[in-house]
Amino acid sequence: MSEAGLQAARQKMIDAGVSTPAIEVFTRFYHLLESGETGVIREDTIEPLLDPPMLADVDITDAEAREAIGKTVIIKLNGGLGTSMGLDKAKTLLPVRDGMNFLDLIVQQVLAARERYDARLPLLLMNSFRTDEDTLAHLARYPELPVEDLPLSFVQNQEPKLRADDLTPVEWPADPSLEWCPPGHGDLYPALEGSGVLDALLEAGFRYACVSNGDNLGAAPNATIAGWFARSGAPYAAELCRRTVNDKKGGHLAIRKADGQLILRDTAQTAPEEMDYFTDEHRHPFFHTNNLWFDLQNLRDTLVERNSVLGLPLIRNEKTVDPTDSSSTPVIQVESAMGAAIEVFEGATAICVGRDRFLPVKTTNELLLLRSDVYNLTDEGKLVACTDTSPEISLDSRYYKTVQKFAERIPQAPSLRKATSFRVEGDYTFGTGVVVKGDVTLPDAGEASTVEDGTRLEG
Ligand code: UPG
Repeated sequence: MSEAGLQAARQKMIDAGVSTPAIEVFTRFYHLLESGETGVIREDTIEPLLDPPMLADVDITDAEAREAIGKTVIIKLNGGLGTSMGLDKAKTLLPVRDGMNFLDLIVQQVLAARERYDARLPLLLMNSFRTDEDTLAHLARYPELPVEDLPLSFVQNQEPKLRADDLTPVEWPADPSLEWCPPGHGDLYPALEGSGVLDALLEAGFRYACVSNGDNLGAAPNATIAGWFARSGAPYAAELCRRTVNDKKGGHLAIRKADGQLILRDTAQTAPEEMDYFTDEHRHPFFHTNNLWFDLQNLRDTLVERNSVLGLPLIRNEKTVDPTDSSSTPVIQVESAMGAAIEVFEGATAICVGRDRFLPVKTTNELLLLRSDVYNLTDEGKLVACTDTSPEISLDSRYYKTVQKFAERIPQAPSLRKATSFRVEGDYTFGTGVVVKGDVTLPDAGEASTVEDGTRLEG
Protein backbone atom coordinates (compact mmCIF):
# COMPACT_ATOMS: atom_id res chain seq x y z
CA MET A 1 0.00 0.00 0.00
CA SER A 2 2.63 2.51 1.01
CA GLU A 3 4.93 1.64 -1.91
CA ALA A 4 1.98 2.69 -4.07
CA GLY A 5 1.66 5.78 -1.86
CA LEU A 6 5.29 6.70 -2.46
CA GLN A 7 4.98 6.18 -6.21
CA ALA A 8 1.84 8.34 -6.29
CA ALA A 9 3.59 11.06 -4.30
CA ARG A 10 6.68 10.96 -6.53
CA GLN A 11 4.53 11.10 -9.67
CA LYS A 12 2.61 14.05 -8.27
CA MET A 13 5.91 15.89 -7.66
CA ILE A 14 7.23 15.03 -11.13
CA ASP A 15 3.98 16.27 -12.74
CA ALA A 16 4.23 19.52 -10.79
CA GLY A 17 7.83 20.04 -11.98
CA VAL A 18 9.50 19.60 -8.57
CA SER A 19 13.30 19.23 -8.93
CA THR A 20 15.01 15.83 -8.71
CA PRO A 21 17.03 16.63 -5.55
CA ALA A 22 13.80 17.52 -3.72
CA ILE A 23 12.09 14.33 -4.90
CA GLU A 24 15.04 12.21 -3.71
CA VAL A 25 15.04 13.92 -0.31
CA PHE A 26 11.28 13.40 0.01
CA THR A 27 11.68 9.72 -0.91
CA ARG A 28 14.18 9.14 1.89
CA PHE A 29 11.89 10.82 4.41
CA TYR A 30 8.98 8.74 3.15
CA HIS A 31 10.89 5.52 3.86
CA LEU A 32 11.78 6.77 7.35
CA LEU A 33 8.14 7.59 7.99
CA GLU A 34 7.07 4.16 6.80
CA SER A 35 9.54 2.47 9.10
CA GLY A 36 7.82 4.15 12.05
CA GLU A 37 10.43 6.85 12.64
CA THR A 38 8.99 9.74 14.66
CA GLY A 39 12.01 12.03 14.79
CA VAL A 40 11.62 12.48 18.55
CA ILE A 41 14.92 12.94 20.45
CA ARG A 42 14.68 11.64 24.01
CA GLU A 43 16.38 13.46 26.86
CA ASP A 44 18.17 10.31 28.07
CA THR A 45 19.89 9.95 24.67
CA ILE A 46 21.64 13.35 24.84
CA GLU A 47 24.10 15.32 26.99
CA PRO A 48 23.78 19.11 27.23
CA LEU A 49 26.25 21.30 25.34
CA LEU A 50 27.90 23.41 28.04
CA ASP A 51 31.04 25.03 26.65
CA PRO A 52 30.85 26.32 23.07
CA PRO A 53 33.56 28.79 21.92
CA MET A 54 32.65 32.44 22.52
CA LEU A 55 32.62 35.13 19.84
CA ALA A 56 33.89 37.55 22.49
CA ASP A 57 37.17 35.54 22.66
CA VAL A 58 37.71 35.50 18.90
CA ASP A 59 40.76 37.38 17.72
CA ILE A 60 40.65 37.96 13.97
CA THR A 61 42.72 40.45 12.00
CA ASP A 62 40.98 43.07 9.94
CA ALA A 63 42.49 41.54 6.79
CA GLU A 64 41.14 38.07 7.62
CA ALA A 65 37.70 39.48 8.35
CA ARG A 66 37.62 41.44 5.09
CA GLU A 67 38.80 38.54 3.01
CA ALA A 68 36.16 36.22 4.45
CA ILE A 69 33.23 38.65 4.17
CA GLY A 70 34.36 39.31 0.58
CA LYS A 71 33.60 35.67 -0.22
CA THR A 72 30.33 35.51 1.69
CA VAL A 73 26.72 35.47 0.51
CA ILE A 74 23.88 36.45 2.84
CA ILE A 75 20.83 34.15 2.62
CA LYS A 76 17.55 34.90 4.38
CA LEU A 77 14.77 32.38 4.94
CA ASN A 78 11.65 34.06 3.67
CA GLY A 79 9.22 31.25 2.89
CA GLY A 80 6.88 31.74 5.84
CA LEU A 81 3.69 33.78 5.75
CA GLY A 82 3.52 34.96 9.34
CA THR A 83 0.18 33.18 9.74
CA SER A 84 0.53 33.10 13.52
CA MET A 85 0.33 36.91 13.42
CA GLY A 86 -2.64 36.83 11.05
CA LEU A 87 -0.63 37.71 7.93
CA ASP A 88 -1.27 36.25 4.50
CA LYS A 89 1.96 37.45 2.93
CA ALA A 90 5.65 37.34 3.75
CA LYS A 91 6.28 38.45 7.31
CA THR A 92 9.25 40.48 6.08
CA LEU A 93 6.86 42.91 4.33
CA LEU A 94 5.52 44.00 7.70
CA PRO A 95 6.56 47.54 8.72
CA VAL A 96 9.00 47.57 11.64
CA ARG A 97 10.35 51.11 12.07
CA ASP A 98 10.08 54.51 10.38
CA GLY A 99 7.94 53.09 7.57
CA MET A 100 10.57 50.45 6.81
CA ASN A 101 9.82 46.74 6.78
CA PHE A 102 12.13 43.80 7.52
CA LEU A 103 13.23 43.67 3.87
CA ASP A 104 14.17 47.36 3.80
CA LEU A 105 16.25 46.97 6.95
CA ILE A 106 17.92 43.79 5.67
CA VAL A 107 18.83 45.61 2.43
CA GLN A 108 20.16 48.57 4.41
CA GLN A 109 22.34 46.24 6.50
CA VAL A 110 23.73 44.53 3.41
CA LEU A 111 24.43 47.77 1.52
CA ALA A 112 26.13 49.26 4.59
CA ALA A 113 28.34 46.17 4.99
CA ARG A 114 29.26 46.27 1.28
CA GLU A 115 30.46 49.81 1.69
CA ARG A 116 32.23 49.25 4.99
CA TYR A 117 34.18 46.19 3.79
CA ASP A 118 34.29 46.93 0.08
CA ALA A 119 32.66 43.51 -0.41
CA ARG A 120 30.34 42.23 -3.16
CA LEU A 121 28.13 40.54 -0.53
CA PRO A 122 25.08 39.28 -2.49
CA LEU A 123 21.71 39.01 -0.75
CA LEU A 124 19.62 35.95 -1.60
CA LEU A 125 16.15 35.17 -0.30
CA MET A 126 14.81 31.65 -0.04
CA ASN A 127 11.18 32.33 -0.89
CA SER A 128 8.22 30.00 -1.18
CA PHE A 129 5.76 30.07 -4.06
CA ARG A 130 3.61 32.23 -1.78
CA THR A 131 6.21 34.90 -0.99
CA ASP A 132 8.36 35.19 -4.12
CA GLU A 133 6.30 37.60 -6.19
CA ASP A 134 5.56 40.15 -3.44
CA THR A 135 9.11 40.05 -2.16
CA LEU A 136 10.70 40.63 -5.56
CA ALA A 137 8.22 43.42 -6.32
CA HIS A 138 9.33 45.19 -3.15
CA LEU A 139 13.04 44.66 -3.81
CA ALA A 140 12.67 46.24 -7.27
CA ARG A 141 13.04 49.59 -5.52
CA TYR A 142 16.73 48.77 -4.92
CA PRO A 143 18.26 48.63 -8.41
CA GLU A 144 21.75 48.56 -6.87
CA LEU A 145 21.03 45.34 -4.96
CA PRO A 146 21.68 42.57 -7.53
CA VAL A 147 25.28 41.35 -7.79
CA GLU A 148 26.46 40.49 -11.29
CA ASP A 149 24.18 37.83 -12.79
CA LEU A 150 23.06 36.33 -9.50
CA PRO A 151 19.31 36.26 -8.79
CA LEU A 152 17.85 37.89 -5.67
CA SER A 153 15.87 34.81 -4.75
CA PHE A 154 15.31 31.14 -5.29
CA VAL A 155 12.03 29.40 -4.61
CA GLN A 156 11.83 26.48 -2.24
CA ASN A 157 10.19 23.18 -3.12
CA GLN A 158 6.77 21.86 -2.35
CA GLU A 159 5.74 18.34 -1.50
CA PRO A 160 2.44 16.45 -1.13
CA LYS A 161 0.78 16.24 2.28
CA LEU A 162 0.25 12.54 3.10
CA ARG A 163 -2.92 11.00 4.49
CA ALA A 164 -2.18 9.93 8.07
CA ASP A 165 -4.07 6.62 7.61
CA ASP A 166 -2.31 5.19 4.55
CA LEU A 167 0.51 7.65 3.61
CA THR A 168 -0.92 8.32 0.14
CA PRO A 169 -0.97 11.91 -1.17
CA VAL A 170 -4.11 13.57 0.15
CA GLU A 171 -6.74 14.78 -2.30
CA TRP A 172 -8.63 17.97 -1.53
CA PRO A 173 -10.67 19.06 -4.54
CA ALA A 174 -12.25 21.93 -2.59
CA ASP A 175 -8.84 23.66 -2.68
CA PRO A 176 -6.11 21.62 -4.40
CA SER A 177 -3.41 24.07 -3.23
CA LEU A 178 -3.96 22.65 0.27
CA GLU A 179 -2.70 19.27 -0.99
CA TRP A 180 0.83 20.73 -0.92
CA CYS A 181 3.14 21.98 1.81
CA PRO A 182 6.67 23.41 2.06
CA PRO A 183 9.18 20.85 3.39
CA GLY A 184 10.47 23.10 6.20
CA HIS A 185 13.67 25.14 6.03
CA GLY A 186 15.82 21.99 5.76
CA ASP A 187 14.74 22.32 2.14
CA LEU A 188 17.39 25.06 1.85
CA TYR A 189 20.00 22.55 0.67
CA PRO A 190 18.02 20.78 -2.09
CA ALA A 191 16.51 24.14 -3.11
CA LEU A 192 19.97 25.74 -3.44
CA GLU A 193 21.15 22.79 -5.50
CA GLY A 194 18.00 22.22 -7.57
CA SER A 195 17.68 25.92 -8.51
CA GLY A 196 21.24 26.04 -9.85
CA VAL A 197 22.06 28.88 -7.42
CA LEU A 198 24.70 26.87 -5.55
CA ASP A 199 26.69 26.38 -8.76
CA ALA A 200 26.19 30.01 -9.78
CA LEU A 201 27.59 31.22 -6.43
CA LEU A 202 30.63 28.97 -6.69
CA GLU A 203 31.26 30.05 -10.26
CA ALA A 204 31.09 33.69 -9.19
CA GLY A 205 33.83 33.00 -6.63
CA PHE A 206 31.81 32.87 -3.40
CA ARG A 207 32.84 30.40 -0.70
CA TYR A 208 30.77 30.99 2.45
CA ALA A 209 27.06 31.36 3.16
CA CYS A 210 25.58 33.02 6.20
CA VAL A 211 21.91 32.02 6.52
CA SER A 212 19.35 33.30 9.00
CA ASN A 213 15.61 33.71 9.55
CA GLY A 214 14.14 36.67 7.66
CA ASP A 215 12.44 37.83 10.84
CA ASN A 216 15.70 38.04 12.79
CA LEU A 217 17.02 41.56 12.23
CA GLY A 218 19.90 40.85 14.62
CA ALA A 219 21.61 38.63 12.04
CA ALA A 220 23.32 41.47 10.13
CA PRO A 221 26.41 40.73 8.02
CA ASN A 222 29.32 40.24 10.42
CA ALA A 223 32.91 40.18 9.15
CA THR A 224 34.40 38.97 12.44
CA ILE A 225 32.25 35.83 12.44
CA ALA A 226 33.00 35.34 8.74
CA GLY A 227 36.73 35.57 9.55
CA TRP A 228 36.39 33.15 12.46
CA PHE A 229 34.48 30.69 10.29
CA ALA A 230 37.00 30.89 7.45
CA ARG A 231 39.91 30.41 9.84
CA SER A 232 38.20 27.44 11.56
CA GLY A 233 38.16 25.53 8.28
CA ALA A 234 34.91 23.94 9.50
CA PRO A 235 32.36 22.95 6.86
CA TYR A 236 29.50 24.30 8.96
CA ALA A 237 28.86 26.37 12.10
CA ALA A 238 25.81 27.39 14.13
CA GLU A 239 25.47 30.58 16.16
CA LEU A 240 24.13 30.08 19.68
CA CYS A 241 23.01 32.50 22.37
CA ARG A 242 23.02 32.10 26.12
CA ARG A 243 19.50 31.30 27.20
CA THR A 244 17.43 33.40 29.56
CA VAL A 245 14.35 32.34 31.47
CA ASN A 246 12.21 33.83 28.68
CA ASP A 247 13.76 31.72 25.92
CA LYS A 248 11.35 28.82 25.87
CA LYS A 249 10.90 28.40 22.14
CA GLY A 250 13.25 27.28 19.38
CA GLY A 251 15.88 24.57 19.39
CA HIS A 252 19.08 23.80 21.23
CA LEU A 253 22.21 21.84 20.41
CA ALA A 254 23.16 18.74 22.39
CA ILE A 255 25.68 15.90 22.27
CA ARG A 256 24.29 12.52 21.23
CA LYS A 257 25.41 9.95 23.82
CA ALA A 258 25.66 7.11 21.31
CA ASP A 259 28.46 8.65 19.24
CA GLY A 260 29.38 12.03 20.75
CA GLN A 261 27.89 13.83 17.70
CA LEU A 262 26.66 17.42 18.04
CA ILE A 263 22.97 17.50 17.10
CA LEU A 264 20.06 19.94 17.01
CA ARG A 265 16.85 19.29 18.93
CA ASP A 266 13.94 21.48 17.92
CA THR A 267 10.56 21.78 19.67
CA ALA A 268 8.93 19.48 17.11
CA GLN A 269 11.45 16.74 18.02
CA THR A 270 10.70 16.84 21.73
CA ALA A 271 8.16 14.58 23.42
CA PRO A 272 5.46 16.64 25.19
CA GLU A 273 6.30 15.05 28.56
CA GLU A 274 9.94 16.12 28.15
CA MET A 275 9.29 19.79 27.35
CA ASP A 276 10.39 20.74 30.88
CA TYR A 277 13.91 19.53 30.13
CA PHE A 278 13.84 21.20 26.74
CA THR A 279 12.95 24.62 28.15
CA ASP A 280 15.19 24.41 31.25
CA GLU A 281 17.76 27.16 30.73
CA HIS A 282 20.05 25.65 33.39
CA ARG A 283 20.10 22.19 31.83
CA HIS A 284 20.49 23.40 28.22
CA PRO A 285 22.03 26.86 28.67
CA PHE A 286 22.45 27.81 24.99
CA PHE A 287 19.80 28.02 22.32
CA HIS A 288 20.09 27.71 18.59
CA THR A 289 19.55 31.03 16.79
CA ASN A 290 19.22 29.53 13.30
CA ASN A 291 22.04 31.84 12.15
CA LEU A 292 24.25 29.38 10.26
CA TRP A 293 27.45 29.42 8.26
CA PHE A 294 28.51 26.88 5.72
CA ASP A 295 31.20 26.30 3.16
CA LEU A 296 29.54 26.30 -0.26
CA GLN A 297 32.21 24.12 -1.85
CA ASN A 298 31.96 21.53 0.90
CA LEU A 299 28.16 21.54 0.59
CA ARG A 300 28.38 20.94 -3.12
CA ASP A 301 30.92 18.13 -2.76
CA THR A 302 28.77 16.49 -0.07
CA LEU A 303 25.61 16.76 -2.18
CA VAL A 304 27.34 15.24 -5.20
CA GLU A 305 28.76 12.43 -3.06
CA ARG A 306 25.37 11.66 -1.50
CA ASN A 307 23.26 11.97 -4.60
CA SER A 308 21.62 15.22 -3.40
CA VAL A 309 20.47 13.68 -0.11
CA LEU A 310 22.21 15.22 2.90
CA GLY A 311 20.38 12.90 5.28
CA LEU A 312 18.81 15.36 7.72
CA PRO A 313 16.69 13.94 10.53
CA LEU A 314 12.95 13.73 9.90
CA ILE A 315 10.41 16.02 11.53
CA ARG A 316 6.97 14.42 11.43
CA ASN A 317 4.33 17.10 11.57
CA GLU A 318 0.73 15.98 12.17
CA LYS A 319 -1.89 18.40 10.89
CA THR A 320 -5.22 18.44 9.06
CA VAL A 321 -5.29 19.07 5.32
CA ASP A 322 -7.10 22.36 5.88
CA PRO A 323 -5.24 23.87 8.82
CA THR A 324 -8.22 26.08 9.62
CA ASP A 325 -10.61 23.10 9.84
CA SER A 326 -9.72 20.56 12.53
CA SER A 327 -12.34 18.12 11.20
CA SER A 328 -10.70 17.89 7.74
CA THR A 329 -8.59 14.85 6.76
CA PRO A 330 -5.63 14.22 9.13
CA VAL A 331 -2.32 14.47 7.26
CA ILE A 332 1.38 14.08 7.92
CA GLN A 333 3.81 16.69 6.60
CA VAL A 334 7.40 15.52 6.35
CA GLU A 335 9.72 18.35 7.24
CA SER A 336 13.29 19.04 8.26
CA ALA A 337 15.19 21.90 9.91
CA MET A 338 18.21 23.46 8.18
CA GLY A 339 20.08 23.60 11.51
CA ALA A 340 19.92 19.81 11.76
CA ALA A 341 22.70 19.77 9.16
CA ILE A 342 25.11 20.14 12.10
CA GLU A 343 25.03 16.36 12.42
CA VAL A 344 25.75 15.55 8.80
CA PHE A 345 28.93 17.61 8.26
CA GLU A 346 31.99 16.10 9.86
CA GLY A 347 33.80 18.76 11.86
CA ALA A 348 30.74 21.04 12.16
CA THR A 349 31.00 23.46 15.03
CA ALA A 350 29.16 26.21 16.94
CA ILE A 351 29.90 29.60 18.46
CA CYS A 352 28.14 31.57 21.18
CA VAL A 353 27.38 35.11 19.99
CA GLY A 354 25.93 38.18 21.70
CA ARG A 355 22.20 38.58 22.17
CA ASP A 356 22.28 41.39 19.60
CA ARG A 357 22.49 38.65 16.90
CA PHE A 358 19.04 37.32 17.83
CA LEU A 359 16.03 39.62 17.56
CA PRO A 360 13.25 37.38 16.25
CA VAL A 361 9.71 38.57 15.70
CA LYS A 362 7.41 35.60 16.17
CA THR A 363 4.59 37.48 17.93
CA THR A 364 3.24 41.01 18.27
CA ASN A 365 4.91 41.14 21.74
CA GLU A 366 8.29 41.17 20.01
CA LEU A 367 7.07 43.53 17.30
CA LEU A 368 6.03 46.02 19.99
CA LEU A 369 9.50 45.88 21.53
CA LEU A 370 11.23 46.53 18.20
CA ARG A 371 8.90 49.44 17.48
CA SER A 372 9.57 50.98 20.88
CA ASP A 373 12.36 53.17 22.24
CA VAL A 374 14.04 50.08 23.75
CA TYR A 375 15.83 49.94 20.39
CA ASN A 376 17.62 52.62 18.43
CA LEU A 377 17.79 52.27 14.68
CA THR A 378 21.26 53.00 13.30
CA ASP A 379 21.89 54.33 9.81
CA GLU A 380 23.28 50.88 8.95
CA GLY A 381 19.80 49.43 9.49
CA LYS A 382 20.66 47.79 12.82
CA LEU A 383 18.41 47.84 15.84
CA VAL A 384 20.53 48.39 18.92
CA ALA A 385 19.11 47.83 22.40
CA CYS A 386 19.65 50.77 24.71
CA THR A 387 18.86 48.83 27.88
CA ASP A 388 20.69 45.84 29.39
CA THR A 389 17.61 43.67 29.61
CA SER A 390 14.43 43.95 27.57
CA PRO A 391 11.12 44.26 29.38
CA GLU A 392 8.90 41.20 29.28
CA ILE A 393 5.88 41.97 27.11
CA SER A 394 2.60 40.10 27.26
CA LEU A 395 -0.30 41.42 25.20
CA ASP A 396 -3.74 39.84 25.52
CA SER A 397 -3.93 37.44 22.58
CA ARG A 398 -7.66 38.08 22.19
CA TYR A 399 -7.01 41.68 21.15
CA TYR A 400 -3.42 41.85 19.94
CA LYS A 401 -2.50 38.49 18.39
CA THR A 402 -3.03 39.53 14.77
CA VAL A 403 -1.10 42.45 13.35
CA GLN A 404 -4.33 44.09 12.26
CA LYS A 405 -5.86 44.15 15.76
CA PHE A 406 -2.51 45.10 17.27
CA ALA A 407 -2.02 48.05 14.87
CA GLU A 408 -5.56 49.34 15.49
CA ARG A 409 -5.01 49.38 19.24
CA ILE A 410 -1.33 50.38 19.42
CA PRO A 411 -0.71 52.73 16.47
CA GLN A 412 2.33 54.15 18.27
CA ALA A 413 4.46 52.07 20.67
CA PRO A 414 4.61 53.45 24.21
CA SER A 415 7.99 54.28 25.73
CA LEU A 416 9.22 50.99 27.26
CA ARG A 417 12.81 51.95 28.00
CA LYS A 418 12.18 52.14 31.74
CA ALA A 419 9.74 49.22 31.90
CA THR A 420 10.63 45.86 33.43
CA SER A 421 7.44 44.13 32.39
CA PHE A 422 4.29 45.19 30.59
CA ARG A 423 1.17 43.04 30.65
CA VAL A 424 -2.04 44.03 28.95
CA GLU A 425 -5.08 41.98 29.92
CA GLY A 426 -8.19 43.11 28.09
CA ASP A 427 -8.96 45.50 25.27
CA TYR A 428 -7.03 48.79 25.48
CA THR A 429 -6.36 51.30 22.74
CA PHE A 430 -3.28 53.45 23.27
CA GLY A 431 -2.88 57.14 22.51
CA THR A 432 0.43 58.77 21.63
CA GLY A 433 3.27 59.55 24.04
CA VAL A 434 2.35 56.87 26.60
CA VAL A 435 5.19 56.00 29.01
CA VAL A 436 5.52 52.67 30.85
CA LYS A 437 7.83 52.40 33.89
CA GLY A 438 8.62 49.41 36.15
CA ASP A 439 6.24 46.42 36.28
CA VAL A 440 2.91 47.42 34.77
CA THR A 441 -0.22 45.30 34.34
CA LEU A 442 -3.38 46.72 32.83
CA PRO A 443 -6.17 44.50 34.20
CA ASP A 444 -9.16 43.42 32.13
CA ALA A 445 -11.78 46.14 32.59
CA GLY A 446 -14.40 43.96 30.92
CA GLU A 447 -14.91 46.55 28.16
CA ALA A 448 -12.89 48.37 25.54
CA SER A 449 -10.88 51.17 27.20
CA THR A 450 -8.53 53.92 26.11
CA VAL A 451 -5.13 54.89 27.46
CA GLU A 452 -5.08 58.63 26.79
CA ASP A 453 -2.27 60.51 25.05
CA GLY A 454 0.69 61.17 27.36
CA THR A 455 -0.42 58.79 30.14
CA ARG A 456 2.36 57.64 32.51
CA LEU A 457 1.87 54.08 33.67
CA GLU A 458 4.05 53.25 36.65
CA GLY A 459 4.25 49.97 38.57
N1 UPG B 1 10.73 29.08 6.64
C1 UPG B 1 10.89 28.92 5.28
N2 UPG B 1 10.44 27.78 4.71
C2 UPG B 1 9.84 26.78 5.42
C3 UPG B 1 9.67 26.94 6.80
C4 UPG B 1 10.13 28.11 7.37
O1 UPG B 1 11.44 29.80 4.61
O2 UPG B 1 9.45 25.76 4.82
C5 UPG B 1 11.27 30.31 7.29
C6 UPG B 1 10.27 31.19 8.01
O3 UPG B 1 9.73 32.14 7.14
C7 UPG B 1 11.15 31.83 9.09
C8 UPG B 1 12.26 30.82 9.31
O4 UPG B 1 12.18 29.88 8.27
O5 UPG B 1 11.77 33.02 8.60
C9 UPG B 1 12.21 30.12 10.66
O6 UPG B 1 10.99 29.42 10.81
P1 UPG B 1 10.22 29.46 12.20
O7 UPG B 1 9.04 28.57 12.07
O8 UPG B 1 10.03 30.87 12.62
O9 UPG B 1 11.28 28.86 13.24
P2 UPG B 1 11.42 27.37 13.70
O10 UPG B 1 11.52 26.51 12.52
O11 UPG B 1 10.42 27.06 14.74
O12 UPG B 1 12.85 27.40 14.47
C10 UPG B 1 14.06 27.76 13.82
C11 UPG B 1 15.11 26.69 14.12
C12 UPG B 1 15.35 26.61 15.62
C13 UPG B 1 15.74 27.98 16.15
C14 UPG B 1 14.68 29.02 15.77
C15 UPG B 1 15.11 30.41 16.17
O13 UPG B 1 14.72 25.43 13.59
O14 UPG B 1 16.38 25.66 15.91
O15 UPG B 1 15.88 27.91 17.58
O16 UPG B 1 14.48 29.01 14.35
O17 UPG B 1 14.07 31.33 15.95
